[in-house]
Amino acid sequence: MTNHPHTTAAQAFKLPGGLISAVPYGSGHINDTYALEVAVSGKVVRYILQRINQQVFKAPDALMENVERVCYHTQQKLASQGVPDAFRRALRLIPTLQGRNWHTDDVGHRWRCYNFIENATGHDVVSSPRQAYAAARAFGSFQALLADLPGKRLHETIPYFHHTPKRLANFRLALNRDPHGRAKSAEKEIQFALQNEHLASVITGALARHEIPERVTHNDTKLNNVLLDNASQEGICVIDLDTVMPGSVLYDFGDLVRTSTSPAAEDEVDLDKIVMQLPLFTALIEGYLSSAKGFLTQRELALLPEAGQVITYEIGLRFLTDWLEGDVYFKCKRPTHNLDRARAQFKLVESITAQLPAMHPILNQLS
Ligand code: ADP
Ligand code: GN1
Ligand code: MG
Repeated sequence: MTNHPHTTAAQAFKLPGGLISAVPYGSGHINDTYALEVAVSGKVVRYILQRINQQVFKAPDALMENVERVCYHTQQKLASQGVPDAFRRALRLIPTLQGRNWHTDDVGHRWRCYNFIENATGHDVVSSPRQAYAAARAFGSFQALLADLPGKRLHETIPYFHHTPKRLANFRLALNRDPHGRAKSAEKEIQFALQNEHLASVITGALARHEIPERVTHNDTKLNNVLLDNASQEGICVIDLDTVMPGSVLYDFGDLVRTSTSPAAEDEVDLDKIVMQLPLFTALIEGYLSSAKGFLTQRELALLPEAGQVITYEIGLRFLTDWLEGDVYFKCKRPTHNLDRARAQFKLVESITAQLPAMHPILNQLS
């Protein structure tokens, strides 16, 4: 096998057999992910190898401290609850030959290796209420598992990650600088961002006024960050633990609404396809309440519909900012990818806003 950085990094981990292959895998926007195939007693066993994006995560060792605590706690708790297939319901870090939980290569990149969750899929687009239910139930269970995480407060791996007013301020800075002269290509989106600035403080304001509590949350709950079992469609394992840190459940539920209520892709260019569908929202509420109802406060519950509106707006702002800044953050596959993504998010915000009056009665009825 050629000596790519990822094949070299793979050799640093205590794998139970010889490496057969290491190929790029998945559709995440941030890290470099590889599927490893390892020969173990005549069988092929897969692992996930990841290089952490250190442009995005400035303190990778602190991030990995969080990840190791989260993996350890979730596995221990599931095992102590006697869950029979606990091994595929929480990620496990594969140690390095030196017995560490991550590897630093000779140019300073951090790598980690996880067990591969087989017979499960991370979907980029929702295709049924059943999937929406399963995803929301899994993220609610994940929050419940972490409610008693022992030890100090988790590190904030990206400070102000869901601080929507700061995201808005960053957008304004990018707009004022317009370093690539791209603002003229996004006039409608820029107007939308500015006209909806009142959305920015809905969640952060409630947190600041202590109307809702800080909790350990996932913070990146898009649909493809939970693997659904191929046979049962159950949400079997929450992945992408880089942003598990102090947050609000509204960030998590909001990103579920963003990614699991419209049957169109995040970067859909046919805006007519982007619509928040009430049956999918209903399934999200049902799934989320099935695992989270026991710990949610009345105020958290009441804000669930707005959470989708705010987080979709926030991520639209982030895509638009990245467009203006010249595509420096999110991985892009085409020249206008970030602009397309921003447009699609704002279309979805419009759809959610129009349907808020119908979302609240659904919530009230189900809670
Ligand atoms: P990113 O931060 O770049 O989104 P993720 O941790 O979400 O990285 O991983 C990217 C993709 O790799 C996921 O969407 C999923 O398809 C796949 N993946 C990640 N971890 C595992 C795992 N342990 N088992 C199976 N697939 C995985
Ligand atoms: C990124 O890592 P990934 O692809 O699961 C991003 C999220 C965005 C999402 C939009 C660390 O998620 O915040 O909501 O893209 N993750 C980070 O698809 O910025
Ligand atoms: Mg991901």
